[in-house]
Amino acid sequence: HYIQVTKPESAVSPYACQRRTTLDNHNKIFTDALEVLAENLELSGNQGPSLAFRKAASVLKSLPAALRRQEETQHLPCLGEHSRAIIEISECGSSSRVEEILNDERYRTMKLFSSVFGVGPKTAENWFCRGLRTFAERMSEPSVRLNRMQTAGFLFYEDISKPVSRTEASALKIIVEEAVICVNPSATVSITGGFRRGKEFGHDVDFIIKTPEAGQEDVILPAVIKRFKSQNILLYSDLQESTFDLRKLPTHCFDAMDHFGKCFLIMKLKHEQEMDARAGKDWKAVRVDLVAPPLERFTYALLGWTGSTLFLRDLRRFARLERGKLLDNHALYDKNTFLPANTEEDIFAHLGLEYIEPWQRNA
Ligand code: TTP
Ligand code: MN
Ligand code: MN
Ligand code: MN
Repeated sequence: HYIQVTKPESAVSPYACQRRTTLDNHNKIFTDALEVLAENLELSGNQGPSLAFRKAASVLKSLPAALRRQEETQHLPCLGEHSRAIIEISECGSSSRVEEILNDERYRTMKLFSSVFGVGPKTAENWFCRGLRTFAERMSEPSVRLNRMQTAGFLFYEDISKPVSRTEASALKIIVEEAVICVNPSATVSITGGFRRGKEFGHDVDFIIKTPEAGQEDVILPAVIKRFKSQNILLYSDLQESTFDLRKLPTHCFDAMDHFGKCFLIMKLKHEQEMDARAGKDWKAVRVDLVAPPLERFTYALLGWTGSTLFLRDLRRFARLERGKLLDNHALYDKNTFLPANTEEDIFAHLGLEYIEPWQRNA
């Protein structure tokens, strides 16, 4: 299936959903550089231009080997002149543009502030413009008000800024599963997001809940949250009730959040043995996301929540531009006909695409 990069006739698809992108990235030097440029643009509100760099990085991640010569990029899609220039420079050490960004005070501060749960680029920029540069400075500025999410973000910053391991994700799955089954014995829990794509570490753990009876998806999350509270393992919760309407057609918007019931949590995960000696604390705070779609839309929600963001963006774009169909986290529509799907294979088949496994969706 993989074709040599050097052969010009072996076209790499411009759509991430037609590429197999594993975590085995042979072009990390280049993709790291491109992602710094993308991140810098995103932190200054330029989502559009940043996408070009994200796409270029994604194409390189799908290659079966490291690029050797600059001309090898000639036959690759999504690589504009700016991306090509960065690749060329990164080849002989590091790019001065990347170095400049990494040393830039604005970039560094914005990255620091937006690493806090609940702080987006707008808030980060607001604090930067007030002259704030560190958490300590932010803390001693009484006029800076924090919302509930940001307060939790600072309170548990040390823990939730650390990566979550696969072992921790598995331990959380047991806890979530226990609560879900206690509330509804016929419901099931699956891990989704980055861990489903095979990542060893994540910034959170994403779970999707499947309920076989209609309507149960709306009552399960509040009940699970209530149980976590009674177990004293919930540090923060933001429950977003479903606003999903079965009759609504998919949206044309790529990055819109879906309308399923979901919750963004910070949970206490007990350590196996060792205690945090200083604080006498025997747990780690971990970010957890739960989503509970209705059964007939489960497969679309699973696909959407598995990501990656770029893979899903291109899958939706491919559906619309190449097949004239509308795809989002809720459904796939051909004209006004909903196309049911029991498995993810069904969705790829509806779109006339070769099936791409979750661990090949790291675009
Ligand atoms: P994330 O948890 O943000 O990302 P990730 O799991 O891929 O990476 P990480 O290891 O850093 O956690 O999101 C998981 C997927 O869920 C992502 O593809 C976007 C998707 N998603 C939705 O589709 N709708 C939503 O409302 C939210 C919050 C996420
Ligand atoms: Mn390989
Ligand atoms: Mn995740
Ligand atoms: Mn998540």
